[in-house]
Amino acid sequence: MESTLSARDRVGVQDFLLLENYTSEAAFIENLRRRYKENLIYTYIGSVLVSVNPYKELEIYSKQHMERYRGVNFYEISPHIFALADNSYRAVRTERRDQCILISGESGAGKTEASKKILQYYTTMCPTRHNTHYIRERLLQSNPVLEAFGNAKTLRNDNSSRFGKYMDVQFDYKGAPIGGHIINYLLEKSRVVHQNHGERSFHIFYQLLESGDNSLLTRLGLQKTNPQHYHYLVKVCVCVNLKVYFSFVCFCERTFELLKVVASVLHLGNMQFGVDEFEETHVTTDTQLKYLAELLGVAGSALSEALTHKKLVAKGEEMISPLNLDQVLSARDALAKAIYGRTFTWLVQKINQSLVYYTSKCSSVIGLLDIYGFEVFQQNSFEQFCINYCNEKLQQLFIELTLKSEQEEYEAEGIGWETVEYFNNKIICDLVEEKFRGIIAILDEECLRPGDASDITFLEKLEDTLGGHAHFVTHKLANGKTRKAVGREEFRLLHYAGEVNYNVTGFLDKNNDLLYRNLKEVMCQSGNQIVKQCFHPDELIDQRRPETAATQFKLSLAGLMDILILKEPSYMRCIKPNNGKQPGQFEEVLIRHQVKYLGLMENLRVRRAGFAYRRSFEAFLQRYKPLCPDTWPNWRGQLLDGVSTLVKHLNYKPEEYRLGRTKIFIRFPKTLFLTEDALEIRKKTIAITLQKCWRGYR
Ligand code: AD9
Ligand code: MG
Repeated sequence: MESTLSARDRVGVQDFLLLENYTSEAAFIENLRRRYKENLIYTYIGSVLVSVNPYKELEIYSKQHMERYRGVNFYEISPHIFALADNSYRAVRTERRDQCILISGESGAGKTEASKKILQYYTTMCPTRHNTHYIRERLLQSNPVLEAFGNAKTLRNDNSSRFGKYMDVQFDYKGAPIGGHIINYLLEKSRVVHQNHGERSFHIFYQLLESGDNSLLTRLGLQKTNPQHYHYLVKVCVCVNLKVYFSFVCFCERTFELLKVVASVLHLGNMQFGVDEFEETHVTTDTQLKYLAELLGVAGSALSEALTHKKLVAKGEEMISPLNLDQVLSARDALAKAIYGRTFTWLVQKINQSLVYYTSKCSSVIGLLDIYGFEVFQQNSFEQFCINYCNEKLQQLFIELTLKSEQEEYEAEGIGWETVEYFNNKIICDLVEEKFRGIIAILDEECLRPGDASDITFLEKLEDTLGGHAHFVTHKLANGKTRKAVGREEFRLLHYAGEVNYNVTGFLDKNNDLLYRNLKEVMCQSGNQIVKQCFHPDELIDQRRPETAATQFKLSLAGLMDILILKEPSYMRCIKPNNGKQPGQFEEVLIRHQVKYLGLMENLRVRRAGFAYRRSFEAFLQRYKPLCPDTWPNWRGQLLDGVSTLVKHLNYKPEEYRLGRTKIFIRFPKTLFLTEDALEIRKKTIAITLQKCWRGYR
């Protein structure tokens, strides 16, 4: 434990619960800074692990390091991601309780790297079951495959995950990893057709063009040229040095089919259209069309017809009408997004199939959640709305699980419930998801309404329905409720972590996520086995409207909550220290912002409201027994009596601690510090005495 006086000044405290001035944000950040300077990137808030991205390779992830953390309690050793991993594993191993590790933080903070390190810990340190070596390999390999298809270079992160991911690692009764299962959330499909300046599309496109050999590229109708040849990749920027992973053949026997789909998206982007004298739009790039039709295994004529016309079915009758150029371009983009998005989901399913061993042998699981953190940009749109809603739900879960477990622990230990004040964000979750009156319900209603529905009518309807809600503000409703201005096309939500303005432009389109029926029909007939599986004819028979994007997301989040609520959670909060991806730079304003949006001060306050520290009698006695002649070198009686003897000898005042059934609860950090300091001095005396004895012996 790094808490002797001098060390504490230099490297800070390894658990924020031990901060004297725990309500001070400045003290919190100063502690982070001291530790970061010493390359100590991990710090606890009780059992929550906080990390600051070092942006450099630290020598702390080797197998030797893993071994150091095996079976060791949190406070006995410096904070580490392996401690978190091991702690969950021990609960699975010894008590068969399902666990989950929830990792959050903003883009580039280190969530995905953390989840990979946890997975590495399990695949390296856990025993192996006979015949399951291949499962370990696949668990590890699933990452690069998903990253190729789901990650992209953004301004914030060269390897940014553009989807949320929940992964179960399944263990058998002996604690060997024997399988896994992944659920993906809300892939940012729009990136396929549009990227902001300085960003890129998904890695796979570049990997294919850069590393595919000539014969492969020829078969796909692609050229090994500058990616800028492809319209969808045109806003290319510096290359990132990512390894090429085509070794995922083992995941699917259909690698070539998969690459055909990837290539087809590039060809779609290069399709061009012209308008003839009758104002009808038609394809002008016949070669592209030919490649595209071949790759997708569809008739070129059917595809070109479907791209330029829309088919509506009303009361059993089909109506076909031509599309204008703008409509054609957006139909083309919609198709590219649909093909890519569905293929991504297909890929996740394939990976899942490859991770199945014997489900019946699964005794318990550890779930890893690597999901987008709170996002607040200059301009916030539908995507940020969904992402921030997701964070509200996770906060809600945190409140339920943490406070519940805090309460349960006090009860189990028989020391009476201490009331903890906190903000319950259920009111904001309801504001977004409530039936009929929630923002998503109102958005869906506008999406369904024929006639003049638009983003602006959606905003007006929000104002009519939600005016007066304590967490909802618009330009009209502002009334001095908030400090910053709200634009005319914006609404503001007062999230648990702070205020965010959302611009409604594009909300209806993004929520509708419309793909014309005739394009679906053509895709259903595809000769490409993957596309065929992604577009099922049942979709055409089903007359019901498909769920909107927001409703789908809401349902998948509800599913996620159902999964998580049954598990025992551990939390990891990742912080990005600077925007330049630079090591050693600790930008205070940026960090303060994240401490706020991650709810860390609230977290600390809630954890400190009761007792700052708790330890099992056994661990407490084991650590501090040298401090009392009656307990040193060994206490032979009941643990409770040993602890009582020890704290009496240490002069603990009654208000400083409480003895439960199995644990001692210490109210103030200072008590623990003084004990730690005394221990440090005592250890030195013991060492000197031993040295003297040793010399005498020689
Ligand atoms: V995003 O929301 O997917 O855009 P993440 O996942 O939070 O984001 P990621 O894990 O991808 O961020 O980390 C960003 C980069 O920071 C990595 O590519 C590494 O270069 C760097 N990083 C993150 N964690 C560590 C670490 N523990 N040690 C060294 C790290 N470098
Ligand atoms: Mg990531």
